[in-house]
Amino acid sequence: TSFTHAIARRPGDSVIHGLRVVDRGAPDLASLRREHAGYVDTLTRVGVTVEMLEPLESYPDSMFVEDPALVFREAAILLRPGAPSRRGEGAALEPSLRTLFPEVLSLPGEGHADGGDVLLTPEAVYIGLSARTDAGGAAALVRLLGSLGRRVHVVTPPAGVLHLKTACSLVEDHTLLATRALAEAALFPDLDVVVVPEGEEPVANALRVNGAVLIADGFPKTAALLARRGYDVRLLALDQVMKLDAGLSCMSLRW
Ligand code: CIR
Repeated sequence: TSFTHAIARRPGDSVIHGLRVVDRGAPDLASLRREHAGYVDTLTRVGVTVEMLEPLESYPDSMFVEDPALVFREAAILLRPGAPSRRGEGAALEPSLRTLFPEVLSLPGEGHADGGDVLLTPEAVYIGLSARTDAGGAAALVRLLGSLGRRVHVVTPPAGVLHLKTACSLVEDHTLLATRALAEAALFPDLDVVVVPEGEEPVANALRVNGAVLIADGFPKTAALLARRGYDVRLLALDQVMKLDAGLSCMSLRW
């Protein structure tokens, strides 16, 4: 949860065509750009140097840079996103990753895996199977991460979750913020869980960075619960981003 660097990509005009499971209308472009700028500004304020990439109009969801790659200080891994409209995003990221990481690896095989399905803790990597991450992609990633010396677990989140981290996120090295459905699935025996209060499930994709916990604005019970537990909570406007089924982790790659 300590990071010095991040990559983010400015949203293009095409972002209004971004994928969404439930269509609650297209996001408002100007407001979405403000939300993205506010996010990057918050990362900067908590001590992260953000490498800003230019918009990619041919990929409406490309501002969600977390999905096509996985990064560690020592290496970056190009993944293969599960959504057909997102398949070229890895190749588009590759040149930047090559300038920023000593080594850039690629997910072997034909399977698919999205970064939104990968939860990193200090000791382990959890890969969630989803509509985007299939068994073949997960198995290939397990082997690759194993060869880098990482401990990896494949987990199956309850149905209805887009990405594993849609329903949970790390708020401390060994503490997870999770929806009740995800908490009850008991996928993480080694982690403590703070359950999101009923009705505030979309807030579960929080982002812990350098001691601060970034959450979406508009979820007062969760904000109060985290503040009571002593977290330095930062509220971010995220209404438009959330129309695209996205949250805080999706908009950056951090290391
Ligand atoms: C998608 O469906 O791929 C995008 N609209 C949202 C991606 C969210 N990414 C994430 O949770 N890591």
